[in-house]
Amino acid sequence: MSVPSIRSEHRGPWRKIVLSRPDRLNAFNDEMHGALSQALEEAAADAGCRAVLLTGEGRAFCAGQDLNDRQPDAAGLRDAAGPVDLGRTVDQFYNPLVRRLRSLPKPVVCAVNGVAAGAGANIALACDIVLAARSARFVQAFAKIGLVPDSGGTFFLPRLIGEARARAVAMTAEPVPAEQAAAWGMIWKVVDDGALQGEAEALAQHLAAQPTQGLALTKHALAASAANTLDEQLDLERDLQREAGRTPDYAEGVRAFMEKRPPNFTGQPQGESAQ
Ligand code: LHQ
Repeated sequence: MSVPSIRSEHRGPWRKIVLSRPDRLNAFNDEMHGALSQALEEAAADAGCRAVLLTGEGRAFCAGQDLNDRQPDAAGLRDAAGPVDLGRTVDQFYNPLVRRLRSLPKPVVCAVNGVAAGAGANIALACDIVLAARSARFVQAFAKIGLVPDSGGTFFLPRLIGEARARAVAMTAEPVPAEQAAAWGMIWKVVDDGALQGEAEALAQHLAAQPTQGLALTKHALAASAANTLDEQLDLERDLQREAGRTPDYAEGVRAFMEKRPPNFTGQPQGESAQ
């Protein structure tokens, strides 16, 4: 019986999704892409799931593409997927994954438990809030094998850490230790190795009890800001605020504030009764 390469653990109002090919440092093969895509779609479709935590099994978070499956023949013409066409792999697997993470209407926490290399590094950066174990490192490994950073790397890196650092890490493939990544603003924070899963789980649990629709709209606004002018962004904030203001969680948040008690958010969309 084959061991599943993705484990999706239901933790009440949130799900923990674990990349699980530890003997290959959780590198992606086509099967693992399919399983992750299914796990994320299920999390998106389940209204009772209000946050997702993505992490890796074993000593790595993810080593990117499993290169055994994309090994060109001596002439460089064919690999296991047929005629060499890495654009097809990117189109079929990595781009949909990054789009799915960014558009998931609930927060995605990433716990980078060890090395995150190639597409593995950029998939972590595509998540909403990234925590990393102190021993983890981020490697834009592409340059070592003649490739271009993909999975949004050339989009996220300059925005997160600035052009100068983005160019250096992309062109040298020099590992960026977790502490450096946090100091540069590439990730949110570093946690002691033994505390990582506990802290990431507590954060997912916390987020799952927050106003889910408001967080989804916040995610939308932040995504749009990359391409918008200030005027466009102000208009978008107005529209999204209008939507947020019609959710039961806004009414509950204000009521709880007035009554000086903790809010009881349900995450329900506008127009649906909280009871
Ligand atoms: C691996 C891998 C791996 C297979 C470690 N594959 N076995 C998109 C379009 C289409 C195709 C191309 O790809 C992409 C996106 C990409 O992600 S391209 C970038 C692919 N990834 C890499 O180039 C990273 C390759 N790995 C490494 O540089 C190192 O393994 C890292 C820095 C991740 C970890 O280094 P170490 O901690 O020193 O571990 P190690 O190198 O000893 O690896 C342990 C084992 O895992 C080893 O196998 P072995 O049988 O010798 O124990 C590696 O061969 C295997 N492994 N990454 N991507």
